[in-house]
Amino acid sequence: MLAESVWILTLVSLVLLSAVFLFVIANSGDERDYSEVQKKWYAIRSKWLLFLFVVGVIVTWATLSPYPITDQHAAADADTTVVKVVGHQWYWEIDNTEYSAGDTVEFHVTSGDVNHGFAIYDEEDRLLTQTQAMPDYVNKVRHTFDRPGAYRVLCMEYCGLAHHAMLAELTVR
Ligand SMILES: [Cu+2]
Repeated sequence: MLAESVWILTLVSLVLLSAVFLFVIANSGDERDYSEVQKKWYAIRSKWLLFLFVVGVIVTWATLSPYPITDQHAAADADTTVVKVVGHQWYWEIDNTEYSAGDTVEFHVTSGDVNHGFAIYDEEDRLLTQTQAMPDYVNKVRHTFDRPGAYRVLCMEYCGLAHHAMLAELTVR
């Protein structure tokens, strides 16, 4: 649906833009004094710029608040469960894998060897959240488990022969 709308919008824009080009080409031989027209459109252009600026600020604010990436420097709230995660070739070492529905868990993710990708999937294999597991760094990623179920942790960064076997299960009761 979205792809179809974008496709139609692209075609319509293409036709409109072509019409403008054809109009300009058709009238290019015509010598007229355009200074008045120029003045008028320069005024419209500055208003248009202001309009785009305001729209840009509103769209940025609306889509980035709340900011989707976990604050890496803030301490976890008192009601947040902190869980340490270490990626290894080729398994996950996870401090605690059982939570209750409604729990907000902040995973502190690192690696014991090479880079891995820590990713949590729900029962329908939808990606819920992910971060990199990097040696000597701790990346924090916070997730609230709304529903009980069996969640899966998979590695998202190719890390060697048994990369595909890097599975772990999180249970939410
Ligand atoms: Cu891996």
